Amino acid sequence: MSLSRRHLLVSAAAAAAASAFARAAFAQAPMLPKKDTYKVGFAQTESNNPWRLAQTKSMQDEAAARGWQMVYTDAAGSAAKQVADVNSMIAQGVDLIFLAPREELPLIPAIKAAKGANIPIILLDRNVDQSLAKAGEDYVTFIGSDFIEEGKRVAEWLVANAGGKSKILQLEGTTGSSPANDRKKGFDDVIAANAAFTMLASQTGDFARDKGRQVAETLLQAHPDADIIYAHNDEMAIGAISAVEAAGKVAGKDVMILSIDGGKEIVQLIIDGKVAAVCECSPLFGPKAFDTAVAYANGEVIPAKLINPDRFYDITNAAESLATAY
Ligand code: GZL
Repeated sequence: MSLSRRHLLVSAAAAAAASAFARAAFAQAPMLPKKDTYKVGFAQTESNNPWRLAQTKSMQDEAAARGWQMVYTDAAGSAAKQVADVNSMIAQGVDLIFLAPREELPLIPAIKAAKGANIPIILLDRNVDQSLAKAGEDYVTFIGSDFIEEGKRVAEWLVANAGGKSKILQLEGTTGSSPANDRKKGFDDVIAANAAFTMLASQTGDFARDKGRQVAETLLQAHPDADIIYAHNDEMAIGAISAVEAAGKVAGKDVMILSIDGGKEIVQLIIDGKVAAVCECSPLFGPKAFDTAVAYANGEVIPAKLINPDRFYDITNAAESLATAY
């Protein structure tokens, strides 16, 4: 075989190997080098309720405790702005980005941009469409609750404790967000399998108290026979209580209120008899988020999902739980 032909074959093999290596390297999420401190970004979705404020404080307190620099942005409820916020963090050369993607689809470009800039992303609280981005490849991991399980647990509690009530109004979270999608799926799947219940209506209140109140008022007028309200978060549940009372009814007696999040205000409302049950969804991400970043930098294998344990509150344990609710 002539030298030139052998040379060509060796060059082709080397190019193929290099290409395979490059593909394998790009298939991995960007690495985080070991450093004493980091400059991290935290791209928040909005600050329109106590849960989000508690999440932000938890992240900022953890950064301060570790002496890390944090670039904080608030997308004010706009997925498009949240994408721009991530791009600005990339331009500022952060080492890693913590992202709570407001909705499952629009934040994909932000994840791809960070990967293209070789900056690792850790998803907090909300997830992205798994057919378009994968843990370990496009982002490091997802840290948060199992929202399907949260909806399922609320529905299972209802099935066991309905006391004859059966007609449900559902207040959904932010349209397109993973908690709204999955809290609906988890709850609806259990209810659909139980002929004793009827889902009268299901509509978004955008995780907001006043929107939740407005939607609950409208739905209660359209469905005066409703005797159960399932809200995807405390803010909408508390808004719904105002709507029930505006309709001349008694929350906790005429209409059973169910929620998810578990802040102090809603746990007190369980004690007061106005709310029946709440599945916790803790916003206190700081310690676990930063520990995960350090573990990743140390070369530890990080699972695709790090699921937070959620407590469950009803009249049997609300009083003893109030002190430790967020
Ligand atoms: C859940 C989080 C939700 C809370 C709401 O992890 O994304 O967003 O349940 C908040 O209170 O608005």
